[in-house]
Amino acid sequence: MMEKIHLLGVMKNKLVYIFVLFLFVGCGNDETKEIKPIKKDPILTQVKIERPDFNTDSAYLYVKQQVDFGPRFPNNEAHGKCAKFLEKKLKSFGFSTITQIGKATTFNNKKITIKNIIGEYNPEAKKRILLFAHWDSRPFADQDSKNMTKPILGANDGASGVGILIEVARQIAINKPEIGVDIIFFDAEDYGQPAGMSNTVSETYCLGSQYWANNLHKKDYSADFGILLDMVGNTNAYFTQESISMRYAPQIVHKIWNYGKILGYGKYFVNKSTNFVGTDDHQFINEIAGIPSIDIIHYDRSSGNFHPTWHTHNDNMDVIDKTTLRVVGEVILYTIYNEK
Ligand code: AHN
Ligand code: ZN
Repeated sequence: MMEKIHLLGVMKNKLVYIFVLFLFVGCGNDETKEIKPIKKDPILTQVKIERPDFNTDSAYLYVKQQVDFGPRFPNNEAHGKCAKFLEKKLKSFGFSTITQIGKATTFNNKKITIKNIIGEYNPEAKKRILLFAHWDSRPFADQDSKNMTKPILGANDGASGVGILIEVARQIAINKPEIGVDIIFFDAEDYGQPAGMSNTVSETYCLGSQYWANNLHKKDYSADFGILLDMVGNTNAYFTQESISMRYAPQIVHKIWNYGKILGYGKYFVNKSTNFVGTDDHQFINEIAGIPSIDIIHYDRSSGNFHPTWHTHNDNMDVIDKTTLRVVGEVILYTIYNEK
């Protein structure tokens, strides 16, 4: 179905080219020579990329399986169980896995044990992509109006990106790409200081990615580029070109947003610059690990902020939309199978 739609789009383009060609020929204008042959249209070559289908039902199940553990934050029981579940999943898809253990202190002086779940596919390959998402959920609901001290489920904020990446790992296992792919589920992204408490909030977030960037699981580890998925599961998702990504890796933003358009998802991947993400894991992967990395994250147009369920008890499975999971999953698979 989708392929048909692309072809139609491509044919339309072709017709436009032919029409323009006639126009120029008709005018006897010398500029005719400058019209590029249709063969060189990048869209024509790129839609043909062979890639596996993303199974949205599996991705949805992987989101739900995490949420079913309950709130998953450092030191709680569900957190320990979910860490084992995630490592087992990546291992079952043939990834070499490590759970990196680290110690950190939170803004409210809690000593926590961080578990970063790392999986490598094709570890020998030189050309590599790093895909990441945070797997912990926020230990409080500071944006809610009730039960603000109780932990949240984090279906969108946490589980959505991880669920998509587990399905990506499953597809990689079935349909082995040439390049190397590393998947990291970072811990303790969301143990940060609630907004408004002080002006030095940002480093209190992303404790797992900061730990990893300062203690790479492999000496001299690097990747060509990185993609973070954060809050990628809600209905009517709207992914803008956010400022940290644009500062450090504009070329990657353009590439991925272009893929979104090629696949027919221009409604989701919009060419609009925004500056609303105070910090996120990709900041530290850029600044400390030096890997050019971007964030695919929903922007809420009515508030100019994150999704309305952000850091509230409404961030549960009701927010998760299979279409959005599919759109993001397909763009990620398209990216992987397009790299040589
Ligand atoms: C801050 O609120 C400073 N950063 C938001 C990053 C985030 C939180 N992503 C998910 N949860
Ligand atoms: Zn959060």
